[in-house]
Amino acid sequence: MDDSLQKSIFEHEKIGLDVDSIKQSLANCLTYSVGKDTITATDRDRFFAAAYLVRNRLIDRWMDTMRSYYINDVKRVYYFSLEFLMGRTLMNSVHNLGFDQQFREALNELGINLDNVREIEPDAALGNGGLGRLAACFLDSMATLDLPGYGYGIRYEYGMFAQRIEDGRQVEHPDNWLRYGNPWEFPRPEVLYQVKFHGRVVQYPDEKGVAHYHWIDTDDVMAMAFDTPIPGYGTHTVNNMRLWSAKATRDFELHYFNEGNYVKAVEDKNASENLSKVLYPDDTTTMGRELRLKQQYFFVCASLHDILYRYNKYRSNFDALPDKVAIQLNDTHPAIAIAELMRILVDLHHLDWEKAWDITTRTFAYTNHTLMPEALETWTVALFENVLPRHLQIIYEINRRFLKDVMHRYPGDTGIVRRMSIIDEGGEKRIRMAHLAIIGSHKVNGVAQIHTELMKQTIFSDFDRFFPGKIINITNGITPRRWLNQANRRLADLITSRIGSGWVKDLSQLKRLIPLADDASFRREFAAVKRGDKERLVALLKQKLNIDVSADSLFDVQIKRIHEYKRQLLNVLHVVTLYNRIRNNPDAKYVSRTVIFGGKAAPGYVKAKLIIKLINDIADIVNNDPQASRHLKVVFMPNYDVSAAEEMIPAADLSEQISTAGTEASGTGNMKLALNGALTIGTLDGANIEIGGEVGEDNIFIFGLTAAQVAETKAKGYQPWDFYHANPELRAALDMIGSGFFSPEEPDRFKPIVDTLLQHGDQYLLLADYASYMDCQKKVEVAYQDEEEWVRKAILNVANMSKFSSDRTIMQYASQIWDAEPLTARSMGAEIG
Ligand code: 26V
Repeated sequence: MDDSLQKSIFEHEKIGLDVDSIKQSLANCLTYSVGKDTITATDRDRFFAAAYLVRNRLIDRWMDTMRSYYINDVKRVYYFSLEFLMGRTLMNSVHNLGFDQQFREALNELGINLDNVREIEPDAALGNGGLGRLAACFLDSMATLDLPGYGYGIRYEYGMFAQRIEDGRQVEHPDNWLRYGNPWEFPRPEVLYQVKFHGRVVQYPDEKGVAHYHWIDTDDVMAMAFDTPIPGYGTHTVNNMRLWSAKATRDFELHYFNEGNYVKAVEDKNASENLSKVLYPDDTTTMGRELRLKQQYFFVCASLHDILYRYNKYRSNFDALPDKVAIQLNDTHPAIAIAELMRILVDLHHLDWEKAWDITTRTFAYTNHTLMPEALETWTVALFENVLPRHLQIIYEINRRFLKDVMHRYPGDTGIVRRMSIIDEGGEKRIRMAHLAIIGSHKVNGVAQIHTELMKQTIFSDFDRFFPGKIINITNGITPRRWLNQANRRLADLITSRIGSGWVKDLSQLKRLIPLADDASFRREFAAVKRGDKERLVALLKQKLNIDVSADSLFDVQIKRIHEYKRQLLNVLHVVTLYNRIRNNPDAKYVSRTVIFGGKAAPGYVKAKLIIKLINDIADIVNNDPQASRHLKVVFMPNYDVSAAEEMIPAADLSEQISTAGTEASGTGNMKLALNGALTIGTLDGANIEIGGEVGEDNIFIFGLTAAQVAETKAKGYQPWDFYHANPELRAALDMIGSGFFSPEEPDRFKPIVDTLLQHGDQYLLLADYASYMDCQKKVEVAYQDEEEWVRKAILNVANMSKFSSDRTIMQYASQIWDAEPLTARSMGAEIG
């Protein structure tokens, strides 16, 4: 074949975004990448062919981007996270490349059902919940804003477990998401780093008498890179997410092979490759598991060496590291990176401590995502000493120097030294990772205003005084690409028909919808979109759960991890109260509701799992009660994940954001639901407060105690019984649950739940907020009956959500923490577009 012809076919294959090119390309990919013909191809084959065709259109942009970062020697931002909750990639890439319509048309013309193909793709569920999804939204925003942002994490072989409901209870199933292969990742077998564990530290002086440290006799594991392209929306930029997979070292194998112990060699190989096997599914308790600590160090060590390798291509010393590298620690999970960078600089490159420490603290920044004491990470000193002996020494040295400064500032104050120390000495000695992260970073941020204020006033108040200005707020956001443009095409199209498509990249343009709230024809169209979305969910519920619900009813949605502090139980108490009202007065008029729950419980969190069972048992009784079920339905949607969220959020009328004030750091589901036209019923907690500030108090339903009142109530000695005795409806609901009304075959089944509230102090103040919640739900019903007015409020919610774009969040990180600037990647090859 003549060269130019071959080139043009090749170019066409890479860039053609028109219908004919896509059709041709799909056929090519099916044949040459999947190895199937159209007769034998399955939906999965067609999915892989489609993924390859999309991927081909990312690769040049990706290489251009990496090349231009290199040529321009830009400052890079590295987002270190144990979790990236990406969801599906196919349609996200199609949207971000901007050929949605052509893609649909091409598949249509080939007689391929896009929905069937799209749904073959498993979610990449490498995260638990909000923290992991935030990381995914941030990657989308960094690419869209042309920021040189890299994700670094672990390529878990098993992501978040799949939840099935059997007999009303959660059963966990392994998420073998890589079973059929992952078309989005590129294995890099040559990008391999050695990671050490265990062993011991020897110290010896050099000729000048300066001590040097060697970490020897270690057990080693190799980290192998897998790269995934991250396309920005409507830009040439395609960034990179690099995830590490554990591989046995060859040494390891050889050692045993030489002794002729073949089986032992393979067994050990297995053990070290277990490191990246599974995501820890518990985001409540730290548990102090050795494997989890090893996962943390494994990925941190490989990532830092990789970053320094890139940095050193240009430079021979580390002076400019903070000018060229910013590392964001997503919670304390990767905070061991602070000690590891010190080890690299001091032990391996012989920088003096002060210099190394200056470089380190100017490189790192830390985001805190929770105030819940049980989720703040600590590790026993004993475990650290065994797994990372040299890092323990380094942490002690960091602490010694830090506490010297503290004592200097507060002479004689032993209390403050004890409180601020990295080592918690009350009981078995433990390392407080949050303290290490704060001391080793130049900025620490909270994720919503109230969260940051509470951080400063409570758990980190000593640090806020010691390091004024270090703790800042950057309120979370969500990417409007996935959460509106993709998840809700109908609404996205309606919005675009009125204000153009600029909002996808610049969410502030949604403000132009404000006047349309008063436009009756826009309201009609908006309501029709919501109706369509509800009908689609009705069909899904019928198909998946064989439940009949009416799209006329108010869709009342609470979707999030099951946690006591998130108070799914308060919602349950409302459901039981409604049920009782209907039973007591069957002929009255009711606003009919469908109360929908979704969420996973940590496998070891017994109470959260019991709450799931309670919801399902109540659903059984209510939905099968001929009288009640005309007005009230209860649904538990199994296996809530990113893809389920994309289906459920567009259909919601009411968004339940009812955590005890002061407990939910931010929440991001609250933003997704409001952006899709659901009204929020919520407490003054997390980002709800700021959502209220944007949409206005007439367009949100706020109830309950404030964070200050919660603290005050607890300080005065909270008495849940008082509320129980004072409120007959509350008492009835609790008595029914506790006495087995919903579990006649096992009357005591839910007694532990009622006991938590009445006997064990109701830590999250459900009873204190119950009456206020009931009143507020009443207001919701009144508002819902005025359809025009409800739609108006819904439109105003959408129109006023611009603050909650993760683009805004990322711009704040870039200017207030990273000092990073965008670089628009240019086409370097023959590529255009
Ligand atoms: C903690 C642990 C403990 C050890 C085992 C694994 C594990 C995994 C995750 C966590 C951290 C949980 C903190 C968290 O997810 N916070 C959520 O962060 C969201 C994003 O900032 C925020 O919107 C939610 O309010 C907050 O709960």
